[in-house]
Amino acid sequence: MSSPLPLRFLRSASDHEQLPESLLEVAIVGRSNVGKSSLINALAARKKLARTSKTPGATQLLNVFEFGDEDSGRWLVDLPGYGYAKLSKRQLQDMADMINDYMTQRETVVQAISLFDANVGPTELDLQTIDWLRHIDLEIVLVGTKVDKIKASQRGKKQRAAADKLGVKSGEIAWVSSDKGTGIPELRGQIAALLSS
Ligand SMILES: Nc1nc2c(ncn2[C@@H]2O[C@H](COP(=O)(O)OP(=O)(O)O)[C@@H](O)[C@H]2O)c(=O)[nH]1
Ligand SMILES: [Mg+2]
Repeated sequence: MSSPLPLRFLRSASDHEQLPESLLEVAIVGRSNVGKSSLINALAARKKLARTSKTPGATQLLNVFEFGDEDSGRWLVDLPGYGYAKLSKRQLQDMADMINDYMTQRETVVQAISLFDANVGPTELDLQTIDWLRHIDLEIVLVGTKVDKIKASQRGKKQRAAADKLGVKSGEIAWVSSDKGTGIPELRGQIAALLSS
């Protein structure tokens, strides 16, 4: 399936305990500014469904988008970005705690979509986060964002290097550009299948 995902903004929360029960949740994880909100907009083919920002660290809330019918209980959840350098230690720790609590305490979270910047490659913090997700036995879809920023001549090399770091084959990573639409139809299909399961 390559048609836009039927997503509606449901609500935001500063703590997962504020959220009602769901049937299943797919969480979007990645550092601040990696392109999480832009990806949600591209998946839904909507310009302003999720708020994007040139200022990193703006999203400090869990933003819930419901998939399909009203009250389907099938959610795509935009998590706050981790590791924004300009936050205080205290704020960074609060954010990490919030993400950890959300991932480990909500039983209906079945899958993580883990984003890294394809042009920059997975950072130390990305690798730590992905290791942690693997450790808590969460299924992970790996996504390399902003591929439009890589020169065509560098693309294969950069993708192989990133895949090596992550310990997977390049073909196991979804390489996308939310700006150009690259890889978006395939990822829509994959996420629609997860949310429909
Ligand atoms: N070139 C390019 N820029 C992107 C892409 N996706 C997001 N961005 C930019 O990266 C910045 C952060 O995006 P945003 O979606 O708000 O990231 P978030 O903090 O992870 O939600 C914004 O300035 C976006 O315009 C992409 O596919 N290509
Ligand atoms: Mg965002």
